[in-house]
Amino acid sequence: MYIKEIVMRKVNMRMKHPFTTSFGTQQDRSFIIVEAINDKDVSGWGECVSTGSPLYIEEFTDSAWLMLKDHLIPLVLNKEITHPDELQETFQVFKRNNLAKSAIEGAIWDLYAKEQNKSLAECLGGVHNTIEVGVSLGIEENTDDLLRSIKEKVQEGYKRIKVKIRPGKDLDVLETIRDTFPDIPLMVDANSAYSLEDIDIFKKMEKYHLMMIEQPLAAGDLIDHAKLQKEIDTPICLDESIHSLENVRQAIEIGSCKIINLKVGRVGGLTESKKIHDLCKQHDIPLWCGGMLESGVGRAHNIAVTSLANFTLPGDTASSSKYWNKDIIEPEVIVQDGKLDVPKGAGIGYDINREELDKHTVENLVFK
Ligand code: OSB
Ligand code: MG
Repeated sequence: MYIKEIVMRKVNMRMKHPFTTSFGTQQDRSFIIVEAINDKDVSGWGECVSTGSPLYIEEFTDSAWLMLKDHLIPLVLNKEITHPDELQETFQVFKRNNLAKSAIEGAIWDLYAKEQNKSLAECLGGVHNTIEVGVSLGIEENTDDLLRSIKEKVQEGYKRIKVKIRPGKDLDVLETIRDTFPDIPLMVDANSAYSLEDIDIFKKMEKYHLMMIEQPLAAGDLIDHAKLQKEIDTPICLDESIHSLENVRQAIEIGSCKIINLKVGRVGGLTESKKIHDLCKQHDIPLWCGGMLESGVGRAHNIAVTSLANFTLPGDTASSSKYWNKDIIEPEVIVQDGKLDVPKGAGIGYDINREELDKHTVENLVFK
């Protein structure tokens, strides 16, 4: 595969609804779309799932933009690449910056799959033809609004409901949800808003039979999560503490969690994702694919990775229409009865709607 040209686009898209987590509210998404073009003029697509400010993890869109422009793109432009797995070694000279690395790696994986005339899912070793999805609901000021959205999403068929919590918006909200929906598959995500001093809150949560508690403690922490997991039966699921295979190995070894939320961007790409998948499978740690309020490009990559065998729990890859008035891929992602078909077409299996992409592009850099 010869990388003849790379186009980087900074894209601003406004979501239909604001999304609130313990770290803040987002409605305007600012992210990067990377297009890698080979010598036959075939394009592969990747998304940098960063946010405008470093609120979720340390990377943000402007840092990723510089990282791609000055450091990563020069390592692959005008180079011959035999297999995308090689890129991990190419990029490892630079520390972390995983969201940026994943964006370019993802574009090259898509291109590779297209050159093989195979789906990305097949190239990754995927086995599921359909995947199950849940939905992640933000914090609402008014709990009635949250109950209304839960009802809507349950009726739409989503396989589990995730609600965001923060200190002061946790046990009471769960009590109200369970009063109305005693049996729905339910989980919470704290986005690292608590500390071990809050252990009683998590003990009190046990009675709501949650599927799991996602990232209750500090981003990057493994040790305190292991202490908390010893005190509660509800499985802990790690999100912001997992940036690599090495983090996963350590988390398993000390018992920091029983489930892992895999985000391709956060771990630096699809090659690292495959390795994490295999290690978790070996240790019977179920995986599910997290979301970053992606556009269709990132969403398509999420669907492909979720086709791997050990993705056994519903992920956060909801329908395009939950987020966007119009997505930048065709067809859009449509969840039916809580399920998605893994596309069989070459690469990510969705076409880019260039007209729609252009509408939202605020900056454009071409490297040849
Ligand atoms: O913690 O999983 C998270 C969105 C942005 C940043 C972090 C998270 C989320 C979500 C939404 O939970 C997932 C989605 O619908 O894409
Ligand atoms: Mg999370």
